[in-house]
Amino acid sequence: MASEHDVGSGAFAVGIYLTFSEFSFKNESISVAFQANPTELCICNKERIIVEAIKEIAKSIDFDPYRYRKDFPVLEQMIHGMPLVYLDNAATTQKPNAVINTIVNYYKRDNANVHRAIHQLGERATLAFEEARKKIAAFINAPSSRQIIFTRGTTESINLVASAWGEKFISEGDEIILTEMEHHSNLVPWQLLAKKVGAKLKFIPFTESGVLDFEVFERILSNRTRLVAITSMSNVFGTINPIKRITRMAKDRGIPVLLDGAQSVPHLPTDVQILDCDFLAFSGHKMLGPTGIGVLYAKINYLENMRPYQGGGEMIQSVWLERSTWNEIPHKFEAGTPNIAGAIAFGAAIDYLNRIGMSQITLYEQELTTYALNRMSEIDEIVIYGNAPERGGVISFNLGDIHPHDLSHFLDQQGIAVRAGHHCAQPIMRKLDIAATTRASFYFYNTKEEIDYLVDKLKEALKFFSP
Ligand code: C6P
Repeated sequence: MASEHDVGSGAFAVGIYLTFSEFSFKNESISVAFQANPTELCICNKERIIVEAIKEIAKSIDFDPYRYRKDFPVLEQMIHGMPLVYLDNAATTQKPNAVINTIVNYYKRDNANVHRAIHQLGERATLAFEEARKKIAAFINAPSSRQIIFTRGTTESINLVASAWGEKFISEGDEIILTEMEHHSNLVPWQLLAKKVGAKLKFIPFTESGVLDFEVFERILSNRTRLVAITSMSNVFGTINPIKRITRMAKDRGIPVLLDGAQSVPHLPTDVQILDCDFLAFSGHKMLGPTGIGVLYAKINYLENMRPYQGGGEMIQSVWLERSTWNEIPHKFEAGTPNIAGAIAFGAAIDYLNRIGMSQITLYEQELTTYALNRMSEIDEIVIYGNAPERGGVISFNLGDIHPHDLSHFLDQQGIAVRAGHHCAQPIMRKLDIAATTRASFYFYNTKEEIDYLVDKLKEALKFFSP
């Protein structure tokens, strides 16, 4: 098996006429050389991306989930006498020792409030907290860590935008474009805002395959559209939406775009500058971090013009009895004592993901998902919802007439954790005319063996529930 140092360690040099890359794979040296157009270095950049992709693919061939599983103590347990098969990662992921130990060590050694104390512990806590902010900024390629606001999670990040930006810049008769495949977190805050200011919500529908209908999107964009708020990956269908296409269409008309990245950021390399989104919301707990910590990324000009979200300590510069002035960003949006241990442990989660490499994670999960879809489709009685060409490791399905809650209970008896219900996306269920689905969702520590086990147990469930 190739070690991390075997692959991708070669030099990359951009000459004027010849671009050249060399790396090693399984101890073999591989060279890639190509002609670069001297007048258009951007073409050269494209080729550079291809070379990087080849390197990543070479690495992913040897992706070994078992190597990582041992870092996750929770995965070692038995449930009802069976080894735990955890397939509920879209709800929340498990935590590696590196994250758990970061929390323990923070409370054992460094615990203090941030940005307030001069003492040693206060300085250590503040430094670690701000380091975590920098790691998260680098992870999504934000131009500055000032653009990373710590929140409780995706839900709070979206509410923050709806309140601090929406209430100031959206008014009566304005329109907000959402999609029919949104999680309640990217729906209800806009419903509340629309009601408050008299704005209208418009929706991009999804097709039978669970992909967005761009003809309708094109049609509903108008000179009253003030925001497009959209999930980058559906937590029901697994569809990865073509974000670049969406931001381009919105930007052509000067409309800002908010991305709900709760399901995409944990699984796909994310570059906010390439995506050109104005806001991005995501949660730490869906990417190895603790619960109760998340992020809102926003472009600087939006943050500077937004109202504060909540009032209290830390978000102010000066306070008089009748009025106050606001702290600099990001602190202007972080009222009160934040989730310090959570933020620092989120930073440890980012370190862990970076050590594996996000491209490897994506490639492995895609392989796993294709494998799962193929194996599951052996079962005639299964209906899988969503069939997008670009999809992540989320599979929603129904099995014959078995109610998802019954199926989920049956699977739990076999040690398998899946989610059953409407997945906080009731409008999707309504449109599909179903009450609920069962959902299996993967992360890089899941294995083909676990999928085989799931498929065996689904087949057993059919026999068990047959009249
Ligand atoms: N979806 C699921 O099982 P929070 O709860 O704030 O961390 O994330 C909310 C959220 C927002 N958008 C999408 C697309 C999501 O999937 C989620 C969380 C979990 O599908 C819990 S409901």
